[in-house]
Amino acid sequence: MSFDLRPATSGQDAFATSHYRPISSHLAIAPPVSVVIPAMNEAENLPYVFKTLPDWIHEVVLVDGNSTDNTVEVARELWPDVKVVEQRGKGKGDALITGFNACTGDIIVMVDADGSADGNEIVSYVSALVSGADFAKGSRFANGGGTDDMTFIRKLGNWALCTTVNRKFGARYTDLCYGYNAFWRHCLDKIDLDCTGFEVETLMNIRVVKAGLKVQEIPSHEYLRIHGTSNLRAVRDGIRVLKVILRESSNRRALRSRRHPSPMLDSVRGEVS
Ligand SMILES: Nc1nc2c(ncn2[C@@H]2O[C@H](COP(=O)(O)OP(=O)(O)OP(=O)(O)O)[C@@H](O)[C@H]2O)c(=O)[nH]1
Ligand SMILES: [Mg+2]
Repeated sequence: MSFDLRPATSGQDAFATSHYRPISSHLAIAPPVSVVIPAMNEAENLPYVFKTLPDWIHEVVLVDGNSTDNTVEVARELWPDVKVVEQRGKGKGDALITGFNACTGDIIVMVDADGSADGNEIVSYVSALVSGADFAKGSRFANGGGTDDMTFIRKLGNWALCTTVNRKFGARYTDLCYGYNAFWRHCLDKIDLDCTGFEVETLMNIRVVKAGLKVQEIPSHEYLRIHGTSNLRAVRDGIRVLKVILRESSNRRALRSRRHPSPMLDSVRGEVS
């Protein structure tokens, strides 16, 4: 694989006419970056979400889950070029799969619309991808990450499910059910997503390991949802996550990770500002 990576510490003017775009003080990239935002009744939160998105993003794809507020109108006002996709099915997983299919970028970043994710972190995810990772997986529990949003019970559940995934699939994850991740679009062919609900992140995290892709954890801070209430139901969705783990471990697809543990790069401290 070749990488469109070029230092931008000097001679930035020389890049002005090239297809490289500076994304930080020391990095310029060529691959277009798409951001996918699943949103269901998040009109009040969108101003906070869009405010932190970097201006070098190639496109924003907002997947509207039949919102009954003015989510779509607010998105269009805030980001006139936003690509709005109406979701046909139901659930966050269905929304993300719809959004991924609508993306045209080489790199895809998934960001929640409730104001819990800081768009300034995207540069850390993209830096990891252009440096060799296939999948940049956000973690609230890697060194430098954090959460203002999880209760003790949810932390415990996430830890138990994460430990189960690590044992069953030979991964070394510090977080499992987190919605802030980024990846090269070629990963989609290898993970072949087929789920509808909040188990989607778990399924992605398992399938990237099974596919032998290079995963790098990115420390990330999850803020409190700003307005509205969570769509997640801890017990119902925890059971869905557990079912996915059991289904994935029992199906006979090539479990390459068991024989050859997937290469996982060490966690890096992100350039979170
Ligand atoms: N399009 C669409 N978006 C959804 C659906 N369900 C959830 N979302 C979005 O997915 C994101 C995450 O959902 P949340 O309800 O915040 O769930 P969560 O972040 O796992 O849980 P909390 O930590 O409690 O906020 C938000 O941007 C939601 O608007 C859905 O069925 N369709
Ligand atoms: Mg949330």
